[in-house]
Amino acid sequence: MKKSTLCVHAGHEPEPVTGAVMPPVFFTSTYVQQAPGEHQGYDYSRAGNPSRTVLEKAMAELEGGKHGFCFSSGMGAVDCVLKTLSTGDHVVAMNDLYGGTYRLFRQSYEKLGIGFSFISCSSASEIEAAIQPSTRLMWIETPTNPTLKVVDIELCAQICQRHGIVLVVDNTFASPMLQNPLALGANIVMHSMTKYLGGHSDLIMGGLVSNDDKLAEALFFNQKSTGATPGPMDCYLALRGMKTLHLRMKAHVENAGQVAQFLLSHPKVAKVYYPGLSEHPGHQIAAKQMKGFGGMVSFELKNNSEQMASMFLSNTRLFVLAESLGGVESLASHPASMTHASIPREVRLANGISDGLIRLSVGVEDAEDLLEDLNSALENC
Ligand code: P1T
Repeated sequence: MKKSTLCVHAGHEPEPVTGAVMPPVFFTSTYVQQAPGEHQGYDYSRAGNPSRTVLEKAMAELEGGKHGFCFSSGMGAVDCVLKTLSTGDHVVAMNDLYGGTYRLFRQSYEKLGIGFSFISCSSASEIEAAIQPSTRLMWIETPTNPTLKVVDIELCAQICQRHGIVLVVDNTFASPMLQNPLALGANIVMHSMTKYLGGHSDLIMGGLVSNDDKLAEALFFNQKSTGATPGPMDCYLALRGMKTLHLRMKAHVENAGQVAQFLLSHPKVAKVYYPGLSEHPGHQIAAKQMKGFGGMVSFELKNNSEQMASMFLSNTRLFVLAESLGGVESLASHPASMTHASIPREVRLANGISDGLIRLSVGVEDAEDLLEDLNSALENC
């Protein structure tokens, strides 16, 4: 089945008892048992709920994977993967990550004796040099949050395979419509489903997909043991959002392309970060591994400073200032003080997240209105 059809139909069929086209929402914490341990596949909703099963199946199908797991946040999903490690294990990680992921690695897992090496993932030799005998996991984001760097997933997968390392790709910025890391050799795909999968800024959720039965067993164990699982209503909302993912992503990509071109040609803009621009260093790799360059655009003003960014951000009307991304509405953010504030300034600057960097989540409004909003905000800077 084609992706667009999967978006609409993945995970469920009309409900057999009533014929309901949409799956019912199972508001239950527990399930009756005929005898101790004898039940119909569900015993307690932390371990499983039919509304979650439908969503997990749908997400797995969209990523071309066998096993799907949903969590009460993207960070819950990241934590579930990290809990497969033991003290003494080592992780090679991309140096441009969502601030919350970096914080969890450095402030929660490092003190439990897990080592991290943060690298740019820009060449085979750099990745090979970072690998240690104790390396168990490689964690990448692509495109990255917030500087939209692109990592060659296939290259990472080949290296990881050779060393027996599990490759995890945070696919939040691309969504399963634009990029499928499992098909490129990754072992686990991670999503903040809060973003494009949910699509309407009305829920917080995370997801993992894997084709590996053994890994899936460990992930399921951690999911049910830790219990960061989403409730049935959120699962329903996420499923409903996913049914229009293909339509939304098309509009996000189209609008973001126009926004990037507009910013590039504006005299007050110094630098535009968007993988769809031919001058973007990761453009060729993005063109190879993505089916569209995404809906996120970051940029810096000529007078690149926190004050100027702040002025621009208070001038926009349609692009509202808020954390998060991937919803139908356009958002603008200031990574240095918002999403990436927990990263030490010198690390942030070394990774290209300047004090003046502005990040846009380009929504699905009319592109003309969006460009007009940006234009007037820039004129008043
Ligand atoms: O917010 P949560 O659903 O827990 O997801 C965490 C997360 C993980 N990975 C990436 C790439 C992310 O962007 C996020 C969350 N990001 C934001 C809230 C943000 O504004 O960037």
